[in-house]
Amino acid sequence: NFKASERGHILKKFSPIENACLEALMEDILRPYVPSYHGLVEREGQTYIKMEDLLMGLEAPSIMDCKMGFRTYLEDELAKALLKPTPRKDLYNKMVALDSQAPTLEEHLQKAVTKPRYMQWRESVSSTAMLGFRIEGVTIEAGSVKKNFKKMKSREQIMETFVIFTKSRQDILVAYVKRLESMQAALKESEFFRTHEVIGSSLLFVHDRRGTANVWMIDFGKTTVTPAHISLRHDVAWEPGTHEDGYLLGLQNLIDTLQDTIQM
Ligand code: 4IP
Ligand code: MN
Repeated sequence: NFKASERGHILKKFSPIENACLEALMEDILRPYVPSYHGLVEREGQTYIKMEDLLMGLEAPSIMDCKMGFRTYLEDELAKALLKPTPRKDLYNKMVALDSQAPTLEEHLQKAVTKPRYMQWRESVSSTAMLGFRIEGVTIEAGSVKKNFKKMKSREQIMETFVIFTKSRQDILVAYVKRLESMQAALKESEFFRTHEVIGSSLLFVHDRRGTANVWMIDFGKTTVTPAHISLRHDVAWEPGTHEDGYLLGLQNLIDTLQDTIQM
């Protein structure tokens, strides 16, 4: 999905939804919390979004991707699955690979599951369903990306992962909490946030040995404008039709978990 670009920028495969979000975010109070957007470029007949390289200037960066929110799929995807279910073998295979007992008898017979079924199951076996966020991937000091967090549910396991990720550096943990708190304040004022459901988006934590530490909002491929009459709160549980994502609940839980890690 990415292509090399000149120093300081990255190219990401074009998505009209993500592109519209980044354009709108450049005019929003959230601008300091997202990679800066530099328009579209063409390479070998493909369109890419050009944006700031968040790792620029870091020395052997450590990186963590946390997927935010209690809901990780669109209401549209749910409506489609109810109206005209399209069972998917690839998602069944991913499910069985993690837990051979997870599919129902019928799903085992079909060797297929629908997307919302898979996504809800992923939510329930990870911390998403309880805490409204989950760790998706971690890289320590420019090493390989670890992605074995799919069954990580408890706050204790998450705290342990933050300890390993930061090598217990208090200065970095404190910088992360401060950044998340200022982001939280901006989210509560943001026009963009009030009018968009933020689904499948991540917070990217990046730091290096010198102690530079930052958190960014990334991945807006499923962040969509809600119907005009809905003003989102982001701090209430989702009910079908409300478009709520629980983003602020997840963010508060993430801040609390980091604060507990500092107190450890
Ligand atoms: C993936 O499941 C991720 O949830 C993807 O989200 C999602 O893509 C995939 O849906 C789904 O199969 P695993 O993480 O368990 O592999 P992300 O892109 O944020 O990683 P969407 O399109 O929902 O973002 P499909 O439909 O692409 O398979
Ligand atoms: Mn992602």
